[in-house]
Amino acid sequence: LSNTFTAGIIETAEENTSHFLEDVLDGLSQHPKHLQSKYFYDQRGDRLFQEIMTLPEYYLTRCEMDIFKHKTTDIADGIRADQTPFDLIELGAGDASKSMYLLRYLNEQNVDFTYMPIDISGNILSILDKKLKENIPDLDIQCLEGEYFEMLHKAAQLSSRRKVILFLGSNIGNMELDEAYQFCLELRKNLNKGDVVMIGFDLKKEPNTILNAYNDSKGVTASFNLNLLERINKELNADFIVDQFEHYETYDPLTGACRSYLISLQEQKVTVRDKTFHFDANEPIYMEVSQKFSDEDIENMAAKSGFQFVHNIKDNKEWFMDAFWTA
Ligand code: AVI
Repeated sequence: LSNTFTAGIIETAEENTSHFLEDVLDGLSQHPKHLQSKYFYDQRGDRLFQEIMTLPEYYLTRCEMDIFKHKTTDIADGIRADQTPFDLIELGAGDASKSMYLLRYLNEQNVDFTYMPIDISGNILSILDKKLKENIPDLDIQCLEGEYFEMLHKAAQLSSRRKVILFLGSNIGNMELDEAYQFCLELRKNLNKGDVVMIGFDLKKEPNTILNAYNDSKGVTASFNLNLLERINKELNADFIVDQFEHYETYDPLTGACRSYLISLQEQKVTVRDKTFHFDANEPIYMEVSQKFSDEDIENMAAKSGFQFVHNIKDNKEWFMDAFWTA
């Protein structure tokens, strides 16, 4: 790809595997046992997540899509602020299916901006680059392949224009609250006064609506979680008997934490490389948090990490919110 900046220190496949192994051994040695949800996304995991996004119970994607489709002008107003040219940087851009609406609108309005999608997957970026060139031929695009903060530094070296950061899809919800706060703090430190961030938050709502989104009737979310055990078997030479684990989801309306677990259905031993782990019957492995927020939680997050509130946009049902803050 001619217009992709690739970090010189992208990890080799062996280095990736050794981090994965370290994290799995470390997580299974803890009490309670824990596996990190960032490892859900191998090829099958990607496919299962695509399927989740189309499920009737999984409302998040449709809600944020509703914002991008029907409130494009509001978004553009939020990010254009002083009308100066800017770089539109999307963290974890994926296939940019939501931001495409915004890119098309800004392009039609002859707004002066460069789109800079950041993703760890070079493969996804080349698909995205091709798709955007077909759909919006005169879009100015610069792909950045690597880790978020490393590539934000790179973007600042490549251009001194105002920055607008998109972090969509409630990806922030997959961090524990303190991690999310540290992330926002780090983000703010990497920005200049007047730069804008747009972050997608899933809102606290009727608890069963949330629980069902992560406990779908077809069992796709269960397969999505269990797939991590299959991945560990394949890539780390482990011997999980996947049928001996069951997906269990909880939502706590007090804290807004929706958490998934895999429960060991019997007492058993699992070996990963040369280490053996003992599971009691009914022992959980904690897999993922999908944090839900109130308007007030979001205001506090902005204030605590040093951002100023600009404005909020909600979907028609008021289930999801994109928040605009300025550094
Ligand atoms: C990617 N992330 C925002 C999803 C979520 O809603 O927490 C991942 C997911 N886990 C289960 N279903 C979807």
